Amino acid sequence: MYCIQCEQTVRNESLNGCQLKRGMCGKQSDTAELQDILIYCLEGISQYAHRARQYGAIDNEVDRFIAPAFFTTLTNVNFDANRFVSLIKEAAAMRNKARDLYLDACKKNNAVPEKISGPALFEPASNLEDLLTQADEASIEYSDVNEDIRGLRLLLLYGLKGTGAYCEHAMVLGQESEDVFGTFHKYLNFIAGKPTDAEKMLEVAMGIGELNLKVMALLDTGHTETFGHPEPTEVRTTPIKGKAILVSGHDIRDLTAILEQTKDKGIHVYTHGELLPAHAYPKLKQYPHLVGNYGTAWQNQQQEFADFPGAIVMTSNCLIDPDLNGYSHRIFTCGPVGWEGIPHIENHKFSPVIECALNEDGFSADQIERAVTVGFARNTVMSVADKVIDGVKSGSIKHFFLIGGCDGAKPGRNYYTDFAENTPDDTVILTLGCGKYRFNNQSFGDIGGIPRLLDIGQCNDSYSAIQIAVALADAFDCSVNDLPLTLIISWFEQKAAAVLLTLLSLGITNIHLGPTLPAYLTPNLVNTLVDKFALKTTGDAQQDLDAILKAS
Ligand code: SF4
Ligand code: SF3
Repeated sequence: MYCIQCEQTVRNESLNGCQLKRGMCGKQSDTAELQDILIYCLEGISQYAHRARQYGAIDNEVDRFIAPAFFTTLTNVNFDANRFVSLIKEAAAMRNKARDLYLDACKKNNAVPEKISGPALFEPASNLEDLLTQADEASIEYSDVNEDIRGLRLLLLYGLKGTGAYCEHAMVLGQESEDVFGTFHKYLNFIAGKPTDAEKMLEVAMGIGELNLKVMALLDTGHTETFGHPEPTEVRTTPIKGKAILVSGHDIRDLTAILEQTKDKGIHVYTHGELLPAHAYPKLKQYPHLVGNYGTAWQNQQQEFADFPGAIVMTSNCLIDPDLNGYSHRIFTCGPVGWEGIPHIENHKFSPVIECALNEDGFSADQIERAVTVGFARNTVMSVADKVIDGVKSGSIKHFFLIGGCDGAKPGRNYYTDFAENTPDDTVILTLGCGKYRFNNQSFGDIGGIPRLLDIGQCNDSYSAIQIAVALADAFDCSVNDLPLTLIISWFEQKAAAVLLTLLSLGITNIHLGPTLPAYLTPNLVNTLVDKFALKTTGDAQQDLDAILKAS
């Protein structure tokens, strides 16, 4: 196996990337290789689908296959080798469909079909054992090129993976676009061609950032049209007596289905991790049995899930080994998530989850009430834009920090806690993603009635954060880079890689990225990003903070 896609990848004197029998996340080498084969098959589909589109030939089933398949290969999503054997089989059928579409389009247009090589011609075996013998062809180790070109290919692939994940989130809310699907095919076709032109690849990286912005706009529409605009909301973070279901991941539609199916069942539903912002949506507030948030970010789940006396559902990333702490009999997966031996819920039929929750003890008593406030997405922040602008003009607000992104297990992430804690009282912190759990339980006070800590939502709500920044820039008649705003981003997985590309494609400079830079970015690539975008690595929190404030 060779996997280098996340922040916790192996990095030591002899290895750069997870290359042994099992990755740091617990992914087995078989699963990693099957994931690469699946991606290779997606490239093959797009080689045909992209060419068919030149003749206006489109197949919705083919288009809709790509993003959900991509999502299964993200860090901490699907660890089930058998699931990948099935997906690869489906991908081969989709490739055949895309090929027929292309050949038919050529025929109708009296054109001679191009001779296509590479993944388009790949014939995957039908069983796990034989598939593994084909892993070399699909490997992303890219030993044909130097490490800079390999790093760029991986940047494109991982950016597209993150975009695929957000696209799946949008699709399940009924939001899709032919333009987006076509651009996916275009870039996957580009990757399939094993590019070597660094300049062109950087251009495509920016294109993927732009694509991700479109996808995140669709996702924002999906969320707000389905569930309403988030409103400032106090969320209880301590449990109350009774039977319980804990829902983790990002998928608010799954959470809503669980709430519907548990109405009048005497079960309390709690959010976990990235589902905390769901409490702010008007539609979700209609369920009195959505009683609060339990736990913190994904890396603490093995302890938190062990302590939770009910059923647990993982709707998307981040899942970690559920077999360790004695809760594997009461955890379920759905959507793109999977773990061998853990029941997978299909078509929103959550009755096994409900039955499990009723059989578990539940909480025996109420705990002392504590709460956090969420719901400062674009609509809410823009509704107090006048106050914010006045605050900046009068000098009561000196600077904005967006401190957000992913949390993670490796040391070094206290940087974000230290940074937030040390921000002066005349500054405002915007946050999103699961990285907020490093500091969201603290009291930061307010500036003239505007809370100093504004929780915009999930990493899935990055579009909302960008819209807030753009609106502020418009109000001050300047560019986002000229605002008194600094982005302090923590990354872990490929969704964050996609958001980073989006920010760069918007020309946003001076982003502080940490806790370490991606291992697939070589020193030369880092230098390029530093030269072009003044990208910075996080260092010492207080020193970074002082330097930012001094320069502003
Ligand atoms: Fe390693 Fe991350 Fe890949 Fe898991 S997802 S195998 S930890 S690089
Ligand atoms: Fe977190 Fe996995 Fe990225 Fe959605 S839940 S931000 S890491």
